[in-house]
Amino acid sequence: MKMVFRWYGENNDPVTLEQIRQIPGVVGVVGALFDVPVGEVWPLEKVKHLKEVVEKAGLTLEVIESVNVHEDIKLGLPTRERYIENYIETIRNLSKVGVKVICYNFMPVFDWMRTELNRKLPDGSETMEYDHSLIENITPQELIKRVKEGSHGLVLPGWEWDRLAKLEETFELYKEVDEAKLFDNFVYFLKAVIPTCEECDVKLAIHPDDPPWSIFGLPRIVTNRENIERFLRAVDSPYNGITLCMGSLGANPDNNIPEMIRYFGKMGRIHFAHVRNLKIENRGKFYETAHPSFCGSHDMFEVMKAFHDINYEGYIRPDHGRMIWGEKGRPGYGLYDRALGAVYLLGLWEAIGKMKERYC
Ligand code: DNO
Repeated sequence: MKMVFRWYGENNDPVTLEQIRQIPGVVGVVGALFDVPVGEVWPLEKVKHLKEVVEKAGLTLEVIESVNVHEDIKLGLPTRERYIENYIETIRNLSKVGVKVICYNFMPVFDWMRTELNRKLPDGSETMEYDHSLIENITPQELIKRVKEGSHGLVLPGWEWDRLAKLEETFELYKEVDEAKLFDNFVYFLKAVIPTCEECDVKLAIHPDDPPWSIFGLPRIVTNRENIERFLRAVDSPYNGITLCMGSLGANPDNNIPEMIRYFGKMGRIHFAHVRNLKIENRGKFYETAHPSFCGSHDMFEVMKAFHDINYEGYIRPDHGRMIWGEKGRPGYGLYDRALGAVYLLGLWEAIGKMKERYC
């Protein structure tokens, strides 16, 4: 297992590479170019520069999160061909600098979704919350306004305000796209890009829908074991894999995370993982907690044990953290709570390994 940490790039992240380098056990960053519009090719020069900056700080850049998929591909419009060509070019450029895994998603319109970005917990820390009853009673525009206000002026991943400004138009187009159509468009995309991944030795790792259910009537197709298995088998290549994000899949108590890790791990299809805890208050309502088991609804020992049992050799990153110790930053992506999370997960990993060596 390789522990990595998400970083938003020079002049785009209050967290520095020097700080990340000092978190024990963190070997690399999960990076991206945030100034290339969705659908355009990531220029080789920029990717090289990012790699140099990261390596100069003593860290690796082997995982990219995300190369976003243009909406026309998800919608299956004729213009998708151009965007697929660009995606292929981007994969080639990333492979040239040694990138091994690309995390991406196939969620219509919105990426991850929370309804409150700064919920105060009893200990004074702040965290993000999702409440489906709220989604049912507001418009997508109101929701975007809410997220923008809570974001402390920092762009959140997947929440490009310019793109979201064209919301009505996009929602109109999605009237023609149900889950079956979205699935076909997804498989079309995979069939087009996976041969390049095989050729360049870059693994694709889809991020599950977050939360793992439909929002605002939009289709969602990466939400549970059955539908994940369906597209993995539809394009049956080890390069067609997943990001096991337990913050997303774990919001639905019907998803058994350790079981999913064992299942997809044995298939060799988990290439990246986002590991963290959350507290399910009732169906459709949850908030993000600190990583330890006693803070949330998940047994993190069982989660890490499942990774250990499958001899997981891929990348893991701690996922969203709370804002603690007065830190002001990008919601979910501060330094301190994620650093605590990384070290906690590494502690579990060490203990599980040593228990097996010494007592089993
Ligand atoms: C949220 C992230 C997601 C993720 C994308 C991958 O914090 O986990 O935005 O990066 O869905 O494409």
